[in-house]
Order: sequence, then structure tokens, then C-alpha cells
Amino acid sequence: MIFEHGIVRRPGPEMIYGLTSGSMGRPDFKKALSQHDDYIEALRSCGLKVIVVEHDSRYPDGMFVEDTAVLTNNFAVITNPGASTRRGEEKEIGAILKRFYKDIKKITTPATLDGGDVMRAGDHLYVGLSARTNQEGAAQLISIAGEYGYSGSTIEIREALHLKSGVSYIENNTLITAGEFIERSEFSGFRKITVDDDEAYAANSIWINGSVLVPAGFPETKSKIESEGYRVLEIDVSEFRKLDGGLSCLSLRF
Ligand code: CIR
Repeated sequence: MIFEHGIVRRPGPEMIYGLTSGSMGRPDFKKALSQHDDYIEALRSCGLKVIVVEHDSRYPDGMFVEDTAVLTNNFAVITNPGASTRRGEEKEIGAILKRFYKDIKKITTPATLDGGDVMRAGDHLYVGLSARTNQEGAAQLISIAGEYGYSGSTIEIREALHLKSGVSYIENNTLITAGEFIERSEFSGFRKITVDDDEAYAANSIWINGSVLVPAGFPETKSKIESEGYRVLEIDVSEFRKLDGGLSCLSLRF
């Protein structure tokens, strides 16, 4: 499969008020902007045409666009984000997606779902049940996916913010896994690149058209992925990490 397009949203100065569970400090906005420039460049270097959406001061977490939609080749689903401060982020992204998709569906209350909880492997969707994605959200998504010939299943999240915070599908039946996801029976059929605890953040990497983007600063994971034959691009996203965001959260790819 090939991705043609990417959507990103610029961070705005309000990002310093973004949600965080950690104690890594507040992000530096200027540094975040320059990291975001590099991120866009990396997407382009993987062949994506990138749509850059301006920031919206109402949404400090707005640059984490991945949470606002679930995209496949055949259909798009606009989510209902699980965090109340993030509800509404999905509207502008939904409007843009209308240009590309004939069929756009919507997750509706009381269902909540964040795109970061959805990992697609071929025509199967793994949906994490997390603090952000509830049973109804997973059920709505799996039912929509079924209409288009995709299957889906849920997976309980115990520690991570989102499913993809700890596991990524990089095609070729291969996963990058960390922490609670390493031993899950749901993933027993995959080849696995296992990430040690001190590099767990790098389990959120993204496959784009044969290349894998990994966060900078995790050399062991980088070389493990390289030794599987992938072209690896390192991107520094330290300022987004302070808000619990990973590489995948910063874009939608389709
Ligand atoms: C949040 O808590 O919603 C944001 N600060 C981080 C969202 C990261 N998104 C993702 O993992 N898909």
C-alpha cells in the first residue's frame, strides 16, 4: 500500500497548556515549531503531499491530528475525542477530508474514540480501550469498518495513553512493541521488534511508503529497525513528548 497525503496542524502558542500526565515540563513553543517544520519535511521526503492546517487557539492539543480521524483506503471516520478539552478539534479535519472521501462516518456520543487508539494492520483494526476510547466507541468503529470489509477487535489498555503509544505496525506483518504490549496474545501472530523500557517512547514510530520515522534519541530501536531492512528517518519531537504526544499523533496519513 502507498500513502499519498498527510494532514498536519501547526502548534500554536496555546500548546503550552496541552494535556499532560508527565513531569517533563512545559514545551518550548519555538522549538516545537521548528521540530514541526522538520516533521513536515520528513513526511514530504517519504512522498506525501502534506496539507498544513493552521492552529486554532481553542485547542492546545490540536496538533495531535491523528486523534481526530481514522482513515483507510475506502472510508474515513471522524472521531469523538475522549478528552473534553479536545472535542471540536475533529470538525476542521472532517471538513478537509470531504475533499478526499466520498464516505465519511462519525463516532457519536456516548461513544468516544481517539485515533491514537486505532492501529490498522492490513484490513484489520485493533482498537484500544483506554481512558479516551470507550466500548461504544470501539463498537461503532468496528461496525462501520465491517460495512467496508474490514474486521476489528478490541484490546484493553492498562497503562499507555493510547494503543499506539506502545505498539506500531510497520507492514510486512511486523510490529514494534514496548511494555504492556510485548506479550499480548492478540499480537502473537506478528513478527516483533521489541523495545526496551528505556526506549519505550520509540515504539510509537510510523511506516510511510517503505520508510520508518522514529523519534530521535533512541539508538537501539533505530538500529533494530534498520537491521530489518527499513530506511529509517530520525525526527526530534521532544517538545511534543512533553504533552504525551508521539510521532504518529502529529499526522494523518492516507
Ligand atoms: C492528549 O493528552 O490528548 C495530548 N496531550 C496527547 C495526544 C497524543 N496523541 C496520540 O497519542 N495519538
